[in-house]
Amino acid sequence: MKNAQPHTIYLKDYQAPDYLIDRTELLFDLKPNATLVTSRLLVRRNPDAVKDDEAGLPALWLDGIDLELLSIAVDGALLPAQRFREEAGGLSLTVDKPEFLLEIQTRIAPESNTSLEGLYLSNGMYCTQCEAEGFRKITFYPDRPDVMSVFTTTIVAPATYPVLLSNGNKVDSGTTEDGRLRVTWEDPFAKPSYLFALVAGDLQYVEDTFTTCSGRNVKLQLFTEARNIGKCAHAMTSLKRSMRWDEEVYGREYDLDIFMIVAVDHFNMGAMENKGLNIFNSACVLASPETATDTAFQRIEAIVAHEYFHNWSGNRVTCRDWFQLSLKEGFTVFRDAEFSADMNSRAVKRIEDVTLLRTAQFAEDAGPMSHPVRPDSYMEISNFYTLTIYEKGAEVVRMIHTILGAEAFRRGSDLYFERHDGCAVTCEDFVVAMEDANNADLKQFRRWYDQAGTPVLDVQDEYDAENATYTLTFHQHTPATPGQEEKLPLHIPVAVGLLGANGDALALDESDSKEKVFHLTEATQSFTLHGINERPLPSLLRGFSAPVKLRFDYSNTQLLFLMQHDTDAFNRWDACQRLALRTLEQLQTQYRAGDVLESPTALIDGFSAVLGHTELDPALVAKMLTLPSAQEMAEQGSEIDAEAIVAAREFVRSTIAGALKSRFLTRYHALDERKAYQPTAEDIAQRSLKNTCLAYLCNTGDEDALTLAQAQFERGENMTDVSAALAALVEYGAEGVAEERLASFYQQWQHDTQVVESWFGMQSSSASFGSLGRVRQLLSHPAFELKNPNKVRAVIGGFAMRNFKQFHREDGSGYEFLADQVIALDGLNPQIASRLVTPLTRWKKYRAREAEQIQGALKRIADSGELSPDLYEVVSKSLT
Ligand code: B3K
Ligand code: ZN
Repeated sequence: MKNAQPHTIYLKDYQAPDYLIDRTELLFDLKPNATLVTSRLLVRRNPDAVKDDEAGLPALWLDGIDLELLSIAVDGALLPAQRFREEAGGLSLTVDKPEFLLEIQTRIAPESNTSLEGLYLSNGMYCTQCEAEGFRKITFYPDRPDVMSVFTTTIVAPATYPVLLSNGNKVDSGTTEDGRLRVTWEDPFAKPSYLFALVAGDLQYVEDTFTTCSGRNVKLQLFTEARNIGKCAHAMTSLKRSMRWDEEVYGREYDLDIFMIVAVDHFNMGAMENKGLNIFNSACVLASPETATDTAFQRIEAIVAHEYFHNWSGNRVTCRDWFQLSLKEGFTVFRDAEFSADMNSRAVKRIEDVTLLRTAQFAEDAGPMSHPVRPDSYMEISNFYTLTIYEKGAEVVRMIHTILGAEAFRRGSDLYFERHDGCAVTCEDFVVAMEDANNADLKQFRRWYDQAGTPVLDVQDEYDAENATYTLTFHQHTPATPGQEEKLPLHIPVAVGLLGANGDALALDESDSKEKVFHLTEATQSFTLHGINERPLPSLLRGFSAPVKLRFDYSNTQLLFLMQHDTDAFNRWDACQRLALRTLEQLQTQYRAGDVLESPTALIDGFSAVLGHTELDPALVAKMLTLPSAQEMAEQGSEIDAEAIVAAREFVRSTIAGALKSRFLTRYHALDERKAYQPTAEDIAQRSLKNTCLAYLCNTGDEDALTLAQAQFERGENMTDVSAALAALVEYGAEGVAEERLASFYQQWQHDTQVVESWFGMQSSSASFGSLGRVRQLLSHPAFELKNPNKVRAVIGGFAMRNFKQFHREDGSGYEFLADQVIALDGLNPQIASRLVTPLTRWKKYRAREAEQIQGALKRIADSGELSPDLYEVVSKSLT
């Protein structure tokens, strides 16, 4: 396997920067193939650097990639050639002055930048993405987050780019002698280069204002291409709600006079929190009832909030180095999750987050890329924007919140923001602020930051009727992960409630509390509750109080009881999931043994009861009726048998659909109200259950059910209902019908990029429709572009990550297909290639035949030529 410079970076090697940049002035003269970037940097020796100045001042290192160096001057004089050296990845200068003005001119070619990192073009619009290390593709600079500078940016562009944006406030604008436009922006807040942004294009905007808690008026602007201007309202509402929430819940006020969001079609991830100028993937910001589903509406609300919240957790207080990434990401995900929970159904939000964690983060934790929330080494930082950093990181912050309590947590966050405002700090600083503000001890808790892997928690109980005591014994154990053989016991907060025989919550102590948090700190630990007058049924790990795999030997009857009576909505759902997973596992065993598959009677009883529960939140009911995905089933067992997973799941779904058909139909009709679309929590809940029922009904294959879907599709009331109906027709309808509906849908929506993206995804992820042949056809569809990550994620990602059945075809053709796509993409966009290879990385968990096929596909990628550092790291770690 070849790579230009496979190089591992270690946290233990961290050193403060030798030089600081007090001011950064940038001038961009924009041209697609020859953009001139002139920088003027006020450089100063860092007083806190590790000093060895006797032998003269150290060289100044500036990162730089794919830059054409035109000139360097120090204090106004050109720097002689012997004073600087261009090396792989940057530039080394010997200036021998502790303070100086450095001027550098470089040339870059945004048009040929397909990595979508640095400055690039999307649909003719210039935009940037600098996190983590994209700024070095713009100009030579100490591109590390602990170098914070005040930026002034001047943009010069032809009049065909009337909108010229950068961070901060607009301080000047005019026209150059040759008629081009010139705008200058100044950002008064010192920031690292990763938060720099520039946008230039022919854009329209919608505008609003927000009055902050101290009475300042902030201008809010959302920029997009003219055709999308009608799709901005929801993001704007979400932004204002986020701003208010952050004031109320965290006491955080916005700091600039303007906050801008720009939508771009070509973007490697969801969005980016650049100071005062957030750049968003169009799919994560643009929505209208006709074009976007409820899921998209909620995703937009969450991402707008997430990026906005970064203004404090990330921008005002930033990361010292990239090993600390979870400092801003874990905390901000926790903040946005709480915001979404406050805006919508708290239980459903938690269920969604935990599902993601169990399906994908647990898999990551058990795979070759497993790493702690604070990694100790990496080759390519882009590979570490992971579910572990984000989602497990958020769980770690949530546990601090649970351990300290809401008020104490707020005291901790206040101290953290106050103490570190304007600084680049570490995860340790965050924990220390939480401790200092509350006189708390989180010493053992810190292990969550260092230890990779998902802890397993085995629980036993014992009831002593004579003494009326109930004892829970916990045993914790974290499996070994690459490079970490030994694991120490963690501090695990376990929220527990007890149910009596009549379903009531039992009092756990004299103060009559119905829920308690046990603090596990040892490998094995028992807790005894007194005054328990009947044998209780425990409701464990309520609200998923820690990111662990909990094992307790519940009987089916006990799970059905919890589904009916638990006052913790999350655990009600979890009981249902446990029952479903257990049933599915038994069926896989029967399938492998060639036995007749047994009807899942307990699950049918449970679902039937849930369906009849009309006072339960319909969104929660919809979640309870949703079977674990094939991916989640794969994560559960010790060895993955793809065929058995698919067979068991299809059998359970169709058996339930058949057995409960009339109940699904009754609820469908009861929920199918005609009313104007609103993305409110209540209406979203109603639609989600209605469409869950519709999918089960269509799963029976009955004509009348498909007619119902057809009618819902034709009514075209909102995209949620239309796309749910279409998806059901595609999955369960006759092939001809599916093709026809897909074609008419495309006909109607071909002008709308976001709808076309979901149209692609619906096909490639369909178990019955998305065959490899069809997916190949989609790749040659005129609307497909390999250079557009959303389309790649929809078609190739939809197939490899969400179409378990077709991807794992016996002949291994799915794996070979993915390998081909990854190889092709690596030359264009390494970040996307390295993400897309994920389904191949867990090959060791599959049965021998699949394992060999997947490993073969990986080896083919490894031998395909020189890989990007991104792909090299993932492939090489997966093959060892
Ligand atoms: N901070 C960015 C992620 C940048 C990813 C760079 N490869 C978005 C976010 O988490 O808010
Ligand atoms: Zn983030």
